[in-house]
Amino acid sequence: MKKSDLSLTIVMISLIILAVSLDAFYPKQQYFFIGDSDFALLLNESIWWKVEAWHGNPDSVCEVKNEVLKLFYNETTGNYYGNSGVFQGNHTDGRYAHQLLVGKFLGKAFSRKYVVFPKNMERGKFWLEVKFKINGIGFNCYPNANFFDPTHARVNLGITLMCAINEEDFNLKAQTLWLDIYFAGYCLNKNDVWVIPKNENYCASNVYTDYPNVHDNDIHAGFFAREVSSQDFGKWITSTIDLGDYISKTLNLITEVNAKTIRVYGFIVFVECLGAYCSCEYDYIKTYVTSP
Ligand SMILES: [Ca+2]
Repeated sequence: MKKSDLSLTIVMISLIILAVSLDAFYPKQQYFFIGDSDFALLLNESIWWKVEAWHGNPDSVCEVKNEVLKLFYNETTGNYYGNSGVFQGNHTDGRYAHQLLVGKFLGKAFSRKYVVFPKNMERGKFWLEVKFKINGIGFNCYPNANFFDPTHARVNLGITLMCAINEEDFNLKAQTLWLDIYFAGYCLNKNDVWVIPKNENYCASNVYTDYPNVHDNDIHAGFFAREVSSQDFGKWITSTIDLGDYISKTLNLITEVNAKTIRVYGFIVFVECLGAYCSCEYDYIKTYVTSP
């Protein structure tokens, strides 16, 4: 080997070692962060949040007052879920708010259309912290559409990530995934309210009662990550959730397609009800990254 060839080989090997060690110190995984996570701006002035009102009705309330998001939803038919909430990024219904803030950490996040998460995300790295208060919930009627359990009404609070499965654009062919992480969930009948236990989970498709629906192939999957007892209604609750862990656990529930990765295009923060009503408030909701 010529001396110049040997030098070139040494340079090449050094560059490879440098690249590998840089990758270890500066991992490629990116995360999404939440713009105006404190609700400092009124909704009609906010560039970040847009109103989500799934099956909105004259009782629906979604407003920011004194830097708090105030939500009320009242579902009186028992025929479908509906919600009051806000969203960021792209919505599956075609609407869009500000693009997501995406980066390795908040200080280095930029506007992006989506962020990619692997099926097996790291635990103890990507966190969600939320401060909320449930003012009250109540029973209206028993669900009467075939798909629902007719024995109790439902109330859920949480965040839903609107995703496409694998490296796909956000459209119906991509088998849109609604990935739910709930902060609290309840079953209600005429006399009682009971809490859905932490780590209860589900994975379903064909969930729409107004069949045929353009979203019939969508997958809905998620976890109840926390629980709040009815004795704590009216009190501010702060919850910290290992979002990476729950995203990974949820993706591992899906068996009908091989979801190696997801693209998250947007998210909704909400209260949703079926045959019930709920009044609640969010003081802030933020995500952050810690070193393992
Ligand atoms: Ca606030």
